[in-house]
Amino acid sequence: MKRLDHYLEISKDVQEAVNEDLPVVALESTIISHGMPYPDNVKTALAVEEAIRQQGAMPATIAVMDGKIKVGLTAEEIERLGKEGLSVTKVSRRDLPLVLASGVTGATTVAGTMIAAHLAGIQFFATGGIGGVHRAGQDTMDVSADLLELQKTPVLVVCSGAKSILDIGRTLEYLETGGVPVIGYRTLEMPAFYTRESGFQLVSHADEAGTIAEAYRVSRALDYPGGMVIANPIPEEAAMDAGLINQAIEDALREADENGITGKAVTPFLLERVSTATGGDSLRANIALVLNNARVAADIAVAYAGRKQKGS
Ligand code: PSU
Ligand code: MN
Repeated sequence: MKRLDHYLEISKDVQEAVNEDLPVVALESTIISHGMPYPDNVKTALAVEEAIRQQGAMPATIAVMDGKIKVGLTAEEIERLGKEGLSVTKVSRRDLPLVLASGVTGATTVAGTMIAAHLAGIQFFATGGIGGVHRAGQDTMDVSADLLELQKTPVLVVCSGAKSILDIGRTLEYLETGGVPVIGYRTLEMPAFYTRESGFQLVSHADEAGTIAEAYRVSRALDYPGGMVIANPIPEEAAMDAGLINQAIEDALREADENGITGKAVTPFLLERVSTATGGDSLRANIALVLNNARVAADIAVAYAGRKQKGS
């Protein structure tokens, strides 16, 4: 039997921070390979790491390389992943075993990153948007494994909601059924990634990172198996016009349908079409919201570590 550490490689900085209960924030890599074009993807990934350091936490970008889950990529590894882009395998829970066994390069989704973060002892994770129930998902059963991972792996995920390429209402229903807390950060409404509003109200919200850190501590104390979603809207000044973005999304959905796009290719296809249709605007919005989520996740991680050090 091969031991876990044969497949898990944690950088020295990240390992030290975890050992000392210092704040650490995990970052996914599908957003690098499949979510943005090169070189903006690499620039953004490095800026996100810097934003986390600025808030006093340690970033840990995660991917699969050389037959190992690497937690805490180097700048060179991030560059390699960003350059290879769409040719890198997108790795969710079901993909991990064979990708590790065969040694191909893999970019982890929210689900894949949660698994890795948990194995490495990291509790907080920042991303752009989570996967969800796709439109007509009640017929196709295209429901992201992210929603199931949130039910079984205790990692807190800060995101800007879910894109309206998805069915946001059904995504929230699915999370509710799975018992996953969805907490609006300074908002009463589920954000829709590019816009601050979706039309779907949330039942939980919090205004302070410390309150969220406490809620997470309680969920651990109650032995909840799963994680949490912190829904942090895109900053006002970066938000897009709802009419414009929704038109681009409708067009992308029609195109996906006409081209018979299915399975794990659906999300990257829609992301690429929407991004092309809106020119640079959606990319700028995407970068702004990811940076903002990174800061909030770091604040939560710092608040969590601070309380622990006081011994309470
Ligand atoms: N949504 C985005 N940007 C992304 C993704 C989703 O706005 O980059 C990526 C994330 O990695 C997410 C994954 O975990 O897509 C979900 O893919 P799927 O729907 O195939 O589970
Ligand atoms: Mn899917």
